[in-house]
Amino acid sequence: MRGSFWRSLITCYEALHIVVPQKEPALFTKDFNRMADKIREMQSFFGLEVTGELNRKTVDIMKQPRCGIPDVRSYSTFPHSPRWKKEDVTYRILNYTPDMLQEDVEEAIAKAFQLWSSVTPLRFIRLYSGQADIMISFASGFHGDFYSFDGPGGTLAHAYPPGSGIGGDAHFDEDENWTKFTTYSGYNLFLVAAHELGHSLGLGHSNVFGALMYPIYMARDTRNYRLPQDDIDGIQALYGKQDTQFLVDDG
Ligand SMILES: [Ca+2]
Ligand SMILES: [Zn+2]
Ligand SMILES: [Zn+2]
Repeated sequence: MRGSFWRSLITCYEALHIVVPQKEPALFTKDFNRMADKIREMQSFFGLEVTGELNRKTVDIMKQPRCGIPDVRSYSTFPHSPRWKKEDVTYRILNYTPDMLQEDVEEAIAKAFQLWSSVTPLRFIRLYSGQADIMISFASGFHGDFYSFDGPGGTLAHAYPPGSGIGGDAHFDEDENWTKFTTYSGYNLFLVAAHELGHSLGLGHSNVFGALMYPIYMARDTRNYRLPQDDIDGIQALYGKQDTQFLVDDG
């Protein structure tokens, strides 16, 4: 079951990076129909007019810098809703991007975890050696899994849903320029990490524009950033709200 789950992820992923065939479409009717279905699916997810044709708006969406996890329309969790079945979840930063100061990388990651721990009973504990639930790393191109990165732009990062081994791990494309703040010359690591950790905790993509789990990177000021309601609803559906000891018992 796990094998076919990963295979289906890979299929979706490839379909999102559609290459328009250069040859006569009539000779490739089957592929063409399959492609039209994928285009329709994508247009529907992003709230565009569903035509099945690669029009300007659809191509523009495909060119946006984005997360490498495939879009699952109207789902907020992965198939079979995997989640961590404990409140203490460990993480480890395996390496650093040279784009930023080490302490700024640590702060971006810690703040990204805080977004999720502030609305759930989850506690994130950093490990400095050994195997952690969520292993965080920077790498470019092929880096040991099925999803090689693609150079600057395109896919920025990806993460795996909760599980053993690679489950929960988050990978960031080192060919991107990672930044502490939102700039025009790079991607805000805190924002992308917060999104990827959403996947590491079991959330899929949201088609709510403006949600953190929306699959396309949207530059915004992250000072005083607060988790949008759609993401709060999603994570609380998996883990519940904060510990009840903080709530007034009126029974
Ligand atoms: Ca990339
Ligand atoms: Zn994503
Ligand atoms: Zn990877």
